[in-house]
Amino acid sequence: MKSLLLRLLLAGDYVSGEVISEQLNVSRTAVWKQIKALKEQGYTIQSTTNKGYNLLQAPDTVYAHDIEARVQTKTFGRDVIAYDSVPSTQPMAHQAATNGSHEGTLIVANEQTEGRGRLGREWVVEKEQTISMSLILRPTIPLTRAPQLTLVAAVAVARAIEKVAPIDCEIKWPNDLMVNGKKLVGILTEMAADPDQLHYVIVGIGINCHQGKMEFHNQVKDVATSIYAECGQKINRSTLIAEVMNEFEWLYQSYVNDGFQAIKTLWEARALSLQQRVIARTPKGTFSGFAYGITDEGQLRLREDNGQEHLIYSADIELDTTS
Ligand code: BTX
Repeated sequence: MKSLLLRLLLAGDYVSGEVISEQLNVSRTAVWKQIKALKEQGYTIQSTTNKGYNLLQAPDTVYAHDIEARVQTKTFGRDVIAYDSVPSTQPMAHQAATNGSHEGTLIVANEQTEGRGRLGREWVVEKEQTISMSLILRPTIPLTRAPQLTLVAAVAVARAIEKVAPIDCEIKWPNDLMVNGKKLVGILTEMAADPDQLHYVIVGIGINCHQGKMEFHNQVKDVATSIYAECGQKINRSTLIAEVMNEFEWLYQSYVNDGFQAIKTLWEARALSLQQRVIARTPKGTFSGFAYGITDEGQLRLREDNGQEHLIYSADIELDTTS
């Protein structure tokens, strides 16, 4: 009920208690109690006789009902499981998926104490400064296409950020959103599958939001940036999460129904690591050469100086500025 009430409050200026109780099919007293509960959670709501309730300000805490109230989607972010603090939202999402949570269920946390990146690396999270979320997907696509979902997510997150903040995001293949050469967003795609069947995919997204330039953890201060550090704005995190859900849902539907081609074009328009020299550190070795495109499957095409070509499935990419 809280998310429906908040959706009404977000829709306009004043909403009368009568309209709320009619729309939600509850008593005026129940409405009043929920308004009181929202106020206790940090919402500033003005109550005026004969006019009703007016939401003036929402807190930045990531609440499930807040995200559910803001999304304009069919399924993505319609069911949110929110935690104050967890080691990582990824295992929580795996658990929810294993227990049958449907596609589009979103796990979020105000804090992660053991955030994880790819290949066992750490993802550093400062409490209440970042977005940490994991989305459950159940696509009916061949296993080999699952890595493309990272690229779909990257386009969705870039578009969402640009809707809420005056920032231009570039994508460094395959999973980093960069602004002015520093990492703003990390994306971690994990899946559960048999050799011939994909059961579900978890797309983990970490967005640096509020850290000032000098406030980053020592470990990442040279490589990380945040929305605030780039444009001086402290965006509302639930608003951005909802915007990511809005963008991700339609791009994902387009991908599932019509294939990767349209996403590939959107991805390439933001690609930072294409048409230039890169160093690719892959599980099979390090290659340096010219990155000249991505395949229809989403792999990076790299040509070494000796003419040998490689299709890179998974790697860390560094822009090669030595020549
Ligand atoms: P990655 O392996 O591509 O990047 C990890 C590397 O990025 C680290 O080794 C470090 O150099 C750098 N790094 C760590 N933390 C940050 C940060 N906050 N900002 C910028 N750079 C950083 C990237 O992996 C995938 C990250 C996914 C994070 C989400 S958050 C929600 C979900 N839960 C979870 O535990 N992980 C995902």
